[in-house]
Amino acid sequence: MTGAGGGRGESGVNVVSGVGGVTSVSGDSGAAGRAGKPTLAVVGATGAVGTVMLGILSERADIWGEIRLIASPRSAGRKLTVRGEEVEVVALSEEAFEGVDVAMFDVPDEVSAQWAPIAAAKGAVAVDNSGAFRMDPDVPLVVPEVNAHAARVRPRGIISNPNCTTLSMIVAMGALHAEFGLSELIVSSYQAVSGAGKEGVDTLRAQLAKVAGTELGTQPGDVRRAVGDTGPFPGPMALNVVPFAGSLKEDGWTSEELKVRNESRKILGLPELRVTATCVRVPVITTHSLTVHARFENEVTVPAAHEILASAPGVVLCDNPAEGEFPTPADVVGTDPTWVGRVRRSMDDPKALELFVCGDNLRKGAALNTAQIAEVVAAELTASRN
Ligand code: 2RA
Repeated sequence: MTGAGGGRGESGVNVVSGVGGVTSVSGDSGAAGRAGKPTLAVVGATGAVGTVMLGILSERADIWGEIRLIASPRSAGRKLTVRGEEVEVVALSEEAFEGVDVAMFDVPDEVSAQWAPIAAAKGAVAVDNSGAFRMDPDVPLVVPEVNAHAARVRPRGIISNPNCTTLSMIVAMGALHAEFGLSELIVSSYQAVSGAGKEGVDTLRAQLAKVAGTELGTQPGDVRRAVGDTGPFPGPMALNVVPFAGSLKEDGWTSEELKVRNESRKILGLPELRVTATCVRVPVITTHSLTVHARFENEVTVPAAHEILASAPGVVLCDNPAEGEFPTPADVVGTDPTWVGRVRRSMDDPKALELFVCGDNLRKGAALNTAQIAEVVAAELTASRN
């Protein structure tokens, strides 16, 4: 891949298309043009994902009336910029949801668990980026390119956003499933340290500073001794990979691996889908990658898969290995789509494909998908009012 910024014009690379036609800055609004448009609340506006969210809201079509920024009481009064305007942060409280149509939550699970139902009770549709409600049967788990229809059925007034590991591959998988019928996924993730928050990023950067310019990495344990603090990770991240992400669950599986399995099944509407994941942390700041072995009901070919991926909304096909073109996290970071390369038909199974997928875990993996869900809801609310 020769730079993801443009993301087009190279062999095997298509143009990114969006969902619901809401993909670009309209620049037509300003305060005067916002009357009658839905009110959006961003809960957790000062956090890592909240910060990315404000950037995304400033880039996308300006469909919102007021954008209210909500955070913990200690952040109240801070001024943040969204859509080029300074907005004062208000403290999280019941009153803060007064008049809100859609409330996005970019906060820890326990905060969402408490406050998303309160926002819903106040009449807002809560779009939650935490893990608090993802597997609740009365809460849809939505990826607009794959199952936007599910957002309409929300008995609790809450819609969940999937985990970033699932999100980094599911748009491409959804497109292939629609054509070939998915029967099994075997994936390995290569997860960036920002998935573990600011502490994860700070830990890797500190460790890199300690190993830079040394000859470390040649003796057992030399890197571990040199870096000392492993922060939120169970091993050194510099000059290393760690085959463990999330927390330990039953039978040796991790929470991340179970999320890939359970969330993929729910989003694709395939409760019996065979899914196996091994989640690995790698020394990348931002952008998760996955290798995927995808088995289908029907025989597949690489040209047919290329055609589907090249035209799938939210996917960029970047697959010309002879020219060194394939996605890597270093090129994909900061971009919106799911990037797919290294598409091959399995040598021993004509019904299976092997792929390499990359997605920015803070954008499509978190803030962008939440913003897209909110846009789907806003379109529905706007249509029902007209
Ligand atoms: C991680 N997927 O990468 C998680 C963050 N939600 O650690």
